[in-house]
Amino acid sequence: MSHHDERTFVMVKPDGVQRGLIGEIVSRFEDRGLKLVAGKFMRIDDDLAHEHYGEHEGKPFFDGLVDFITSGPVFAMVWEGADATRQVRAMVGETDPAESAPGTIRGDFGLDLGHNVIHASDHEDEGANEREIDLFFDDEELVDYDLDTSAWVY
Ligand code: RTP
Ligand code: MG
Repeated sequence: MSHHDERTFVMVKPDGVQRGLIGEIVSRFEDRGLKLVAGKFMRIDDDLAHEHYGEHEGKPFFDGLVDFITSGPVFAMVWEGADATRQVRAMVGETDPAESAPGTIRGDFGLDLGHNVIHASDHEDEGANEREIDLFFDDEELVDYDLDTSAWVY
């Protein structure tokens, strides 16, 4: 374990998958120097959607959010690197793509709050990254290997 081993959970949402943005989004994290630890193309069922977005249960947009996230396949990932949770959120942009700066993923690829292309763990919610990784991945699915480029990133 080292100072740059923080892991965070990221997911291309159904709109991002349908629009062919998986490769573009993966490339951005690779280009940044982050290390891919796990990836899974999958469908989220109702139970998983309720658990993943449990913090929003009872809010007016909750049912629509669950319908949307279960409406088609997603691409779930774990990325590792220094300050990974905060840095990935900065790359993602604001919750509303309309408020997201150009250069961020939502600012470059989204226009609508309900179709914001990507999910990433909230860095202001302590432990959210670990909880979400555990929710989506078994320990054996987290791949242990050396990323050679790390010697030049850090
Ligand atoms: P996410 O969890 O999906 O990565 O998004 P986030 O942290 O930026 O935003 P969050 O507050 O966790 O909200 C989850 C998703 O719910 C939808 N939303 N709709 N109508 C509304 O007021 C509203 N607020 C949030 C968004 O699609 C957001 O990504
Ligand atoms: Mg959130």
